[in-house]
Amino acid sequence: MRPAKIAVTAVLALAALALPASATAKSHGTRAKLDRNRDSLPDKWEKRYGLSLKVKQAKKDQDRDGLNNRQEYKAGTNPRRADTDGDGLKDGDELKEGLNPLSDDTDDDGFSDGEDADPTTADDGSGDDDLSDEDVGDDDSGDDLSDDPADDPADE
Ligand SMILES: [Ca+2]
Ligand SMILES: [Ca+2]
Ligand SMILES: [Ca+2]
Ligand SMILES: [Ca+2]
Repeated sequence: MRPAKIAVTAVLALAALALPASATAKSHGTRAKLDRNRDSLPDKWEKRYGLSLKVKQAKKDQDRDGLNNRQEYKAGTNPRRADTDGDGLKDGDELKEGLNPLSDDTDDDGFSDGEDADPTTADDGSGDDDLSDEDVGDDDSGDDLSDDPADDPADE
């Protein structure tokens, strides 16, 4: 009988799972929507228009155009200008009437919303086509209100 050789079975102790508690805490990405006065208007936007970052601004209407700042923010209009697009109609009135407060010529017929008899239709129905030779001021092709097929000045 041989003395059993005691094999040194090195039972390795479990390596201590010493995971370094590295800084997994993300720094909050607050810059996107910092809203210190919690009025749901980003500080950035309020700052741009010189609105208070302390007092809630959502319900205020500094330019008295019928839109409070929350509505202006959503519409993309200027809370400091009653008539953002400068067509003679207040932002609030334009939205009420289904006009684009960011376009001075919603139906793109060459007549600004303020002077257009029917600002939502290129033809004002008076028998007189809106599409006169009046100077068509701006023709930004990037207008998003381009879903009106009626304003196509095709030949008759
Ligand atoms: Ca306003
Ligand atoms: Ca405005
Ligand atoms: Ca306007
Ligand atoms: Ca027009």
